[in-house]
Formats: sequence, structure tokens, C-alpha cells
Amino acid sequence: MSDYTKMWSSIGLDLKGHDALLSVLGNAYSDIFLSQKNRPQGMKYFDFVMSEVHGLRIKELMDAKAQGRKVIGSYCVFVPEELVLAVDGVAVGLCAGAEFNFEGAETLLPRNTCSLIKAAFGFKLGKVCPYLEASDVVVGENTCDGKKKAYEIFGPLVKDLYVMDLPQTKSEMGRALLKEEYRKFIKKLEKVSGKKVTVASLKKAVEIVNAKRKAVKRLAAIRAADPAPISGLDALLVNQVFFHDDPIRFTDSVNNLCDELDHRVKNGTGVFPKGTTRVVVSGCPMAVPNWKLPMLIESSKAVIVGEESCVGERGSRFLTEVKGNTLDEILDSITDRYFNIDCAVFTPNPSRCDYVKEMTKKLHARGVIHYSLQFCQPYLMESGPVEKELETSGIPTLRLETDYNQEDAGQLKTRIEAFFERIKRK
Ligand code: BJ8
Repeated sequence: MSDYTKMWSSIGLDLKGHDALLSVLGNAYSDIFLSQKNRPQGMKYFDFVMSEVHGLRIKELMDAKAQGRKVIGSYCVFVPEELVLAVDGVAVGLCAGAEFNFEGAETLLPRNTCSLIKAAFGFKLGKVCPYLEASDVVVGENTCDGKKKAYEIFGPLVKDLYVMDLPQTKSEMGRALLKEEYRKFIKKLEKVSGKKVTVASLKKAVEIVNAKRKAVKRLAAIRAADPAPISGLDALLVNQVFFHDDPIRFTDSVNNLCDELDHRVKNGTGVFPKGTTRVVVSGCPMAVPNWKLPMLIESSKAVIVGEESCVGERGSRFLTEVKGNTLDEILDSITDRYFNIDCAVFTPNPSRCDYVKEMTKKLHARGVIHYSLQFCQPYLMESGPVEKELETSGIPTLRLETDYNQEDAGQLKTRIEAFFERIKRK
């Protein structure tokens, strides 16, 4: 990596803490990703992105800012990238996937807060996330109670926190609320960027984001093949990079990877032998560098063939189908697209479980591993009924609850291996 010290200092990073974070990240990446066998060549691009995730990509953001473009950071897939692109902004996902400075976070938050929220605070207080420091606006969203209340405390810590309200039910009123919130968000974006959202800019933005989602949907579909042409770890990585990379370059890189995977499927080439136990992982999102669970699963003679998660199919399976030619009609289409997302904060939320079943069938998975972060009420609450429904439908399910540290790795591995034994006996 080139020397980015000056740039990191200029955005206010704590260089010592940041160096420590990068060194842990780099070592984990080599151990978990680069040690895999039979990786597709197309993953080299994603290795490069990860090696420069705090370097070159941040430089690109700083160059965009120097040209007058605004960087908009967010923590949730309900924040539409289309609207950000429509004012020529840059949308970035914010780091919340590592246990960093949780002691600091716990001075402001209760200890029994999920790791994702604590990580957001730990990164901010420790000044180690260049995406957060480069953001002109940070967008929060009223989803779970944890996030909703945490943003009240987060507000004074960042330059410009904009909180979006979100519905909790899939009702007519819920949809109307979402559309109104998106309308307000457009106003906010127009104000900070000094640019107007037009029919042409919004249509173009929808096209770019749809192409990006189509590419990851293509990748998701290829994973139905046996032998699996790509590991679950690498596929997760692609889904994680989705939130950080330039959208057009990302789309091209995923499509190149998929071309290679198509050849692999044709030739019967895989990363694991044909017949390897296949599972779907469902639950909380896994942000970079939250790789613990997939690593434990895939080092236990199994392969993950799909993620029912916001960093995965929940976040990307719907496209925006533009109906109409006015701004209001396009906003309607965008609202319809986002209103389909079946996050566990909605009540009731039956489509999520239906989709897990559908994924299991189409990806020829033998079981589901339900992943909840400790203290995540929405996904923990939903995990019992989801397990019951899946088991009743003949799909073996393992419910796991964990956080970002490695202390429970041995215990988790034992439970995962016992689950695979159960699947094999079935
Ligand atoms: S659309 S899943 S990205 S809210 S893990 S903070 S739910 S207590 S992340 Fe999410 Fe948007 Fe929903 Fe997706 Fe709360 Fe749970 Fe913590 Fe969570």
C-alpha cells in the first residue's frame, strides 16, 4: 500500500489506532481469504480492493469531494443509493463489523447493545474509520430500538447526522411513510449538494444501481451449482465490497467474476468437492471484517451457498422497476423496491422465512444456519419461529447467537460440526 499517512491525518484519523486496526485486518484477511484453495482468478480484484480499502478508495472519495461531490455514509440498506447518485454524490457503507474500542463505546451505551452498534461507536470514538470521517452526511435510520436510540447519542459525535424514520409494518400507511421519508431525504441531499434531482439524473442512478444488483444476483444464482464454483467466504466478500466500491467498476468486476464462474460450472470445477454439505446462512448482516462464522462453517467441510442477509440477498434481490416518467412516479418505483425488504424490524414479517425456504430449495442447500448477534432483539426474536417453520418444512436448522470476538469460536465449531453430522444422517 502506498503511504496514505498524510491523507489519514488530514481527515482526523488516529494514526496509532488505525495502524493497529489495519494490521489486525490484514492478518485476518491473509489467514482467512488468501489461504483458501482453488479460488477464482476474478477474486484478485476483490483482494486488491480490500488491500486498498482504507487507501486508494479513500483517496477516490477525497478526490470526489475536491470536485464538489458529497460523500454520504450509512448503516442500512434502506438508505437508497439511487437518491445519492442522483445528486452526483458518493454512497458508502460505514464500518461496523469489528470489535474495536468497545470499552469506549460502553461509556456511552449499555453493555447489552449489539456488536454492530458498539462497533459504529467504537470506530467513531477511536477515529479509525476513514469512510465515517470522509462522510459529509451520516444517515441513520429508525429501524431497531437499539439503533434508533443510539443515533440520539451518535448525533453530537458526527458532523451532520441525518435520521430517517422507517415504517414497522407493511401497510399502506407504512409505504406512505417510507415514500415521504425518501422525499425528505431528497430535499436534504439537494441542500447539501446544491444539485437538483431530475428525472434524467434519477433514471440514470436507478440504472447504475440496478446493474450492480443484477450482477450480484447473477453471482447468487451461479452458486446453485454443485460443486460450488466459489466459496461462501469469497461470495460474502463480494457482497461486502458492494458497499464500499465505485458502483460501475464493481458491477464490471462482478460480471467478470461471473463469466469465469460460468466456465467453472460448465467444466465441473469447484472450490470444494461435489457433494460437500451445502448450507444457507440467514440473519443479521455481516459487515467487513465480520468473517468469523463463515470461516468456522467452511473449515468444517461444508460450503455456504447463499446469505439471507442485508449483506447478501435481502439487500440486493429486488430491482427498481421504473414505471412512469415523472419524478413522483420514479420515486414511487423506488419506494416499492425498498418496501419489499424483509428486515426483522417489520411486524409481522412472514416473507423473510418464505424466502429462506425458497433459497434453500433453489440453491440445493441441506440446512440453514440462523445467525443472530447477541442482544439483537429483532433477529433473536424471529429466530425461534423461523427455526420452527423451517424444521416443520423438513429443513434442518441451527440457531447461533454470537458477537464479534473469537472467544466462543471453539464452542461454535463444535455445534456447527454436530449440526453437519445431523444433516448427513438425514
Ligand atoms: S434492513 S437488518 S441493515 S436494520 S444487529 S443494529 S437489527 S440490534 S442491522 Fe439492519 Fe437495516 Fe434491518 Fe438490514 Fe439492530 Fe440487530 Fe444490532 Fe442490527
